[in-house]
Amino acid sequence: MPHENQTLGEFIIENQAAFSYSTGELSRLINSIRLAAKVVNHEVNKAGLVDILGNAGSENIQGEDQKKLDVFANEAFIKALSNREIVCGIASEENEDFISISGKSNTNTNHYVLLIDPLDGSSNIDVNVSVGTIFSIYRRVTPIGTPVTLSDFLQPGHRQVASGYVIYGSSTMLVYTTGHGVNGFTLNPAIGTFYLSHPQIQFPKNGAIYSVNEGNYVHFPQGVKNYIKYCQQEVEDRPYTSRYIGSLVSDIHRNMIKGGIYLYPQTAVSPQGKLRLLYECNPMAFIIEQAGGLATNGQQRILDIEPTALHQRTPFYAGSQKMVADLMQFLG
Ligand code: P6P
Repeated sequence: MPHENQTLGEFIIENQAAFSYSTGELSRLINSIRLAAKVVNHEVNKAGLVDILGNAGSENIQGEDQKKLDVFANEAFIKALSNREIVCGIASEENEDFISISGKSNTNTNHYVLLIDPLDGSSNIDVNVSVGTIFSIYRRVTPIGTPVTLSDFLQPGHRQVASGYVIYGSSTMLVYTTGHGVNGFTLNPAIGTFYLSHPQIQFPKNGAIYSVNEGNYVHFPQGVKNYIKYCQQEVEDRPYTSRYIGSLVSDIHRNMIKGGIYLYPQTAVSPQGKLRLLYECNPMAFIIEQAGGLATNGQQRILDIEPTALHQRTPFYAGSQKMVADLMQFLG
């Protein structure tokens, strides 16, 4: 059982037996993510002080200007996970193709693949708004010891063995699940240790916050427009409060603590929405469902979507059970 001031390291060891296939590999994986999170946190926290802001002069595969911290974070996580042969493959928002990790013996006997958005919300970096890392972990489906293939990454979200995020905000937190609930750990920067601060996080069944970029309102499906107007009606349990940071990790984290719903609908311009299925929506959906919330693309459970491409997008509606159920009424 979690106890006061338990460290992340202690928690991982205590709960290793609960991990399916507890060979210790998943524990080592989470530990490597912990290390990389501290390295990235150090750079994010001093970003305003050194010339690490601004574009790295390159573009990522999304065609977005690549911020130096994006590049740094991507390299930090890939390095932490490649050096120790902890996974056999990595797919990142910053890389067009997945990376096969063959290891020294040129045959990697590890069971897990990792998908990651190393620094989500990076457009907020220059204005000192919180950003995050999102990660998703699967067991490979191809034979151990052979190079990974795309099929190892294109798995539906319900097959994740773990997922989580790091939020670099007023404090730095690592929040993750291995399918046994959601636990949040806060970093004590003075000693570089994560402490269990939010055991067994529960998504409030209802809430009063809706999070959407209303600048896109005119492009939304009619059902979404009708739901937003419903949220703004002046009746006893409404209007709700609108809160939108523009950083997925921050918006979801706040709503998971306070109750709320996050919407990123499809539009005529972006018929599949903006958010990425494999390394944004699936890992967040696993966390949200484990905490008692819901996550859908408007027609089906996010975790049931059968992926067809590494960087595919999906509409994303997620949060408190009652609010998502209300929305689904409007989406018909
Ligand atoms: P918009 C950040 O770029 C991101 O991927 C998510 O973190 C965030 O929720 C969303 O895009 C914001 O998008 O179009 O509202 O700026």
